[in-house]
Amino acid sequence: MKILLYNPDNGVTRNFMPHLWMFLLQAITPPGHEVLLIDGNARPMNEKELVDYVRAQGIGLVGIGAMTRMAARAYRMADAVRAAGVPVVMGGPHVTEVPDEPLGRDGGPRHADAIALGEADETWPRIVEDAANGCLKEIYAPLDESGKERKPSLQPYPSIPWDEMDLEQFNMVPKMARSFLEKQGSGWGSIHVVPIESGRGCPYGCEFCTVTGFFGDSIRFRSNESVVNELLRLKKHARANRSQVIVFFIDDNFAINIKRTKSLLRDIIAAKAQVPWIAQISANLLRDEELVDLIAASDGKWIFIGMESIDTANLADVNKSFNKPAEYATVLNRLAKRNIYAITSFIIGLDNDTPGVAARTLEQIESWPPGLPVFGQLTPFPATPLFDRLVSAGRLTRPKHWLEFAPYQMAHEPLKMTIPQTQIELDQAWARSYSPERNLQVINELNDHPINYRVIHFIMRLFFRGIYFPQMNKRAWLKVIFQNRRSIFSLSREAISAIRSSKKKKKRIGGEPATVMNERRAA
Ligand code: B12
Ligand code: SF4
Repeated sequence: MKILLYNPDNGVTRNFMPHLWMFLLQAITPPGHEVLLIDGNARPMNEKELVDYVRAQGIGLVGIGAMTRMAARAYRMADAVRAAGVPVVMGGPHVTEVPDEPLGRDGGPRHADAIALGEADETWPRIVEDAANGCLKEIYAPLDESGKERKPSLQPYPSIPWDEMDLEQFNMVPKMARSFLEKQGSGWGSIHVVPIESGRGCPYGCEFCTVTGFFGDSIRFRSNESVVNELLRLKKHARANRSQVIVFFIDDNFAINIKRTKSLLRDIIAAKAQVPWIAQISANLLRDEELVDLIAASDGKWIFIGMESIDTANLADVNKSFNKPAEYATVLNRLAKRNIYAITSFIIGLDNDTPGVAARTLEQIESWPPGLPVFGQLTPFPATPLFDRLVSAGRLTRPKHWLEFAPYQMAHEPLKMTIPQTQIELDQAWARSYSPERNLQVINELNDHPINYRVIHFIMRLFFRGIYFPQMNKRAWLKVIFQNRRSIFSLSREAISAIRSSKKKKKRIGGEPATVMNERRAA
């Protein structure tokens, strides 16, 4: 049987990274079947195009996965595929959270022939065999003999054949810059971010988060060896293809067990498996200096921190009192000292927020070592404690907000602000954080850091702006580049003089007698 795994795009921004679930399911598909993958982010399709593809390829089963914000689009695509007579199985967090919806048991239309609840590592092979035998069931749940939910241990973990994938479709480098960068050598014309999980689960149970409910509070890890081997394979593949690979450890809290994280990082260093990596780690775990040293030594470059709010009452409301705003600056200093970038995430529209929250938050952020802040509004995802609280208080203005998805539109009113006021605050937070003036101020503030660190920070600022203000075409990019011309001019001047002085230095060292060079090495 030919199987297509499909993830729709969100219709707003382009995702920078492939979705791991597709590659994982492909890797654990029983032999004898062929699996094709389409990520809507890299290959946008409408309903007709998808159906044409399914027909042309003779596909016998389509698997669709989606987050809540893509659910409506996923359903539309599923409807079209089913209308063409091909069965659809849906899985992932959204359908697990509202299983009656895709099956049409909630009074709405049916969108899927079958659904896979929860983690599908053990149920997927069964789904494929049932579909191939024409006896697909409606619901697949990972249960043990006594009917209790069974979580995959992640040991052993399948080998994801990244080297056989067409990663070029996820090249992060804008097309117009590729040929220039390729000429510089070392593969900078092709940069891919690859998702790797080293473990699953987070016990913290923040009120708005689906992770504790979905993956459970029991944390499971792959063996260090399996993660290190995956890194080594990726590194080899990147070298062979003259491209650059960045790994995103997609664990929800990469340092949830500090002892284990340190041991993994030590093993990565010992095996020389370092590639630049990104991970999500909560601020409380970054108090550990040794951990941060190991992050730097293992080539950790970007740490995403869910700071959420600078207001302790807000943090208590969403069950995140383990975040201590008073220590945010110290944590950021600890990372900045080691040239690690901090991506700091904030939620606007929490119940204790009042008009002016963006200005107050930005004032704090601007007093810390510069990071890359991102902002979202509080979103009640189904099956989270937040969703249940708002339902029972009768506060949801759009109870099925995902079926009428609109980016950055709230589905409930915060207690002390209106929805339009929250929108204004969110706009302000993004606009001021990534304005050309702020970008220039940041690169000046960072002038005690190496030039390449500052250039990368600046380029990331341009990309991060695009999360909220989509920059989807050449014209939009040229406009941003023009607006930031002062920063670009200043960084270019410095970069050129740094390159010149390093060339001069090399020449000088090259011309010195061997004994001087040896003395220098010994020093
Ligand atoms: C990486 C990641 C991202 C990436 C993008 C996704 C990508 N390219 O991988 C980035 C960083 C861009 C991102 C952004 C966002 N994300 Co995100 N992200 C994740 C994260 C951390 C890992 C996803 C992952 O690969 N997991 C590992 C795989 C193996 O698990 P899985 O996807 O669940 O798949 C398993 C099962 O679900 C199942 N399965 C999944 N799909 C299918 C399909 C079929 C057919 C079958 C049979 C089975 C199946 O099988 C898999 C194996 O068991 C998850 C949290 C998490 N731990 O999953 C959040 C998560 C998915 N994100 C979430 C959210 C909310 C967002 C944002 C909306 C945040 C924001 N406010 O902006 C944005 C939206 C981005 C967008 N594209 O529109 C929520 C989604 C909740 C929901 N109900 O939708 C999650 C669950 C985190 C959370 N805190 O609750 N995200
Ligand atoms: S720490 Fe992060 S992953 Fe864990 S429950 Fe809170 S928001 Fe979710």
